Amino acid sequence: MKITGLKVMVCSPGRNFVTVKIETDKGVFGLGDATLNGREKAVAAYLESHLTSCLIGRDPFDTEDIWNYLYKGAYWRRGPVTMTAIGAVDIALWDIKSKALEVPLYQLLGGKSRNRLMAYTHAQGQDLAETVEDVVAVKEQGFRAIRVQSGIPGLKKVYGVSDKESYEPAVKSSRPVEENWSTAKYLEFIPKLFSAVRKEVGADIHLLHDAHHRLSPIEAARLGKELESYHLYWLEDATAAELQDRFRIIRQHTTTPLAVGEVFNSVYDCHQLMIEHLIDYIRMTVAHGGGITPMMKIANLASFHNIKTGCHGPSDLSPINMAACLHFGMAINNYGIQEYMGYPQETADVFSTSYKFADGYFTLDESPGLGVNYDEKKAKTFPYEKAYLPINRLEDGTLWDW
Ligand code: KDG
Ligand code: MG
Repeated sequence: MKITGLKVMVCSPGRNFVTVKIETDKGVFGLGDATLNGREKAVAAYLESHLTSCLIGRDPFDTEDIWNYLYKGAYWRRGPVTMTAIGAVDIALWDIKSKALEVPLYQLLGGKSRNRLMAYTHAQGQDLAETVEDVVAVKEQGFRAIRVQSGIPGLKKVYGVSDKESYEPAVKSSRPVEENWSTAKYLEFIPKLFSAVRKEVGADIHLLHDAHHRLSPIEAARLGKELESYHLYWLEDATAAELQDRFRIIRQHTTTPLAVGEVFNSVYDCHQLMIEHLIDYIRMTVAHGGGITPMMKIANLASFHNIKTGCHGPSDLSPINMAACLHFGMAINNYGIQEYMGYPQETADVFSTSYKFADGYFTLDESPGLGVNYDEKKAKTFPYEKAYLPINRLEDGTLWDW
């Protein structure tokens, strides 16, 4: 089999997505997700200008060699744009291989390690009462695990909370909108929030929280410690992780489980976190992590250090990435949980999927490949719209982590 073409398609059915379609001389094609929120066109250009010509004529079954060719061959290694482009190609190649062999992708990655995959979703509210109410509503929908984010008293607009029904961080505008932040106000409020939520929902539900890289290591340690009695499933992105050894301080002080990695794109972003047992969940997602090929290796390394997966699965990655994460999760032993925010109807109309979601769990059927179809005609009716993730400032105007 030979690769005959690569198409890069950008559409905005509710939000922007970049989709790669790799075609072959046998008529089998594969799909990959190349969406990088707020930087979509950079990945599309990388694919079109630099990768397409390297792939024509190659055997799509050579996933390991092609991955290394694109990664090592560029000389310029890592980075979100490069790794998302390589990731999309790799996902599409695995889609082709499993479709050609007429098996679901997970069969090529180790087979079934479980029957269903637990997912968590988001609950949010402008204040404590509204957030508790939303957690209860989400629990009633059947979710077994819920990420809880809330407005903070005294702050106008914070991460994880919107006035819409579901949280969508990117805003269609010519420049980023601004959120605001006070670590002191946040740290004062969050333990009270989890005390109220745990009291309301009882012990039999997993609660998660995302600090979104805003705390220093010692502040994160304090939060982890103060949340211990509410038994979180995880505290996510407790501190920014450019320096992995910052997690040592948090780890030394708290038994609250730690998750990190949605902005990582290489094993070198989490190697020290793993070998020093500094985290419990690795949140890298397949599309941004360079594809199935490196993610299998990362999951294997994690498995030797009692670390489970918890793939990033926001609505700003397409259902193609979601399917890739689910096949990956189905096959590995150290699957933890999958993030799932659901998709608006326009998105579901463009991307039809064979994975099913009910009562807090995903299931996969026997459809070959990833089991995702992309309606190119419909996608063209939703042209790209420029959108940005917000930025974040302290109350005195200092630019802060988002
Ligand atoms: O594009 C960025 C969002 O996907 C991210 O901010 C969402 O933190 C997030 C999460 O945990 O889903
Ligand atoms: Mg997050």
